[in-house]
Amino acid sequence: MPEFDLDALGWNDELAENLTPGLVPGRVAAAHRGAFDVWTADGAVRSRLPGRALHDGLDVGVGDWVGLGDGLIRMVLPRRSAIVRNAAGLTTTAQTLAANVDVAFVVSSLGPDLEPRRIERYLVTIWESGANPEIVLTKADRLDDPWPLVAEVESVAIGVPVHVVSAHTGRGCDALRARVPAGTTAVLLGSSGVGKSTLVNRWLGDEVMATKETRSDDDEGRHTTTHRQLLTLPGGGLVIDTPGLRELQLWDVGSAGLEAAFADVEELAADCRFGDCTHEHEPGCAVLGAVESGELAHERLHSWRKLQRELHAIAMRHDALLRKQELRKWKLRAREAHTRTRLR
Ligand SMILES: Nc1nc2c(ncn2[C@@H]2O[C@H](COP(=O)(O)OP(=O)(O)O)[C@@H](O)[C@H]2O)c(=O)[nH]1
Ligand SMILES: [Mg+2]
Ligand SMILES: [Zn+2]
Repeated sequence: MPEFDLDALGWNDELAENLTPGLVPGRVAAAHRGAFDVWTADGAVRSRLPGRALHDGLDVGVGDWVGLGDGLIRMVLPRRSAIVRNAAGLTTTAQTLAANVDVAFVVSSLGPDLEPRRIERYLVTIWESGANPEIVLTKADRLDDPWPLVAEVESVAIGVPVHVVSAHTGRGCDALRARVPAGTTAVLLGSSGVGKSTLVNRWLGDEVMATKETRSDDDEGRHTTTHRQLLTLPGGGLVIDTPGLRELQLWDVGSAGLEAAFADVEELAADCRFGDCTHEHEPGCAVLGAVESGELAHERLHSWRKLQRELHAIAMRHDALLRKQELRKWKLRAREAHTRTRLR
């Protein structure tokens, strides 16, 4: 079993100070249903959360540093960053897609499927996470002139670097690889089929991750991207490959992510006549003025409102959930107190 150099995985003094003495440190390299692959100085181990932690809703993601005791994950060390979404479905549960990442690549393929609205959604989540977003546009070989699409993406990704690559011709791949120097961790996020695993394989110089073409019956040994997987790149640096997300539901994130992702709208809003302008109908609204003059795309304002409403709804649901949990705890305590009085 290969051993891991924890320092190369990003282990540092601050993490060490936070580790409860006696626990074995490790980094979560893969999350399977209920089980985790954890890389430790003694090699990779398969671990899980104790029942109690599961009950408390402890959320562990790939990239997390954890402390192991008796083979179980006993603690999650403080995170430098965390990309969190609301778990798919109707519940209100945080799901960490990746933790302790420095750069998050939002990957889309150049072509008719390119979705600026989806990119905005990713950016809100990433700006909130503590990681730096960068945009990767793949399959550049399929277009004679990618630049109109690139310009469209740049208009919704204020201040975010946009990379144009082709994993087939190699265009832009080395420059992108250089964004993940030794000691840092990147994550690739984006829909299924945009070429994330192909890019990772190119960096690894090997077909480690199964891609659409390589997925077949004799692929047993390969990691299909059905789960999130941490990989070490030759020459240092780590990358987390992820399966495509069918939906990226925002988590209860506060407004910083939205403000950063929509810096253009926020800047305009500062010039509205009324401080509490809703940018719906007010006179002297700089945002509506900019839409009118064509300076701001109407879709952009529409998208901003939609995401804002979504965040609000999630915050409300989350609050309601917390209230319910509080009430349950309170009832439990009251019942315990009652039992104690009777026993006395
Ligand atoms: N033309 C072209 N196709 C690519 C490129 N990168 C990946 N693909 C193809 O896109 C499909 C999906 O790739 P894959 O890496 O599995 O996507 P993932 O789901 O994002 O991991 C495969 O058929 C790849 O061969 C590229 O740079 N150019
Ligand atoms: Mg893949
Ligand atoms: Zn306004």
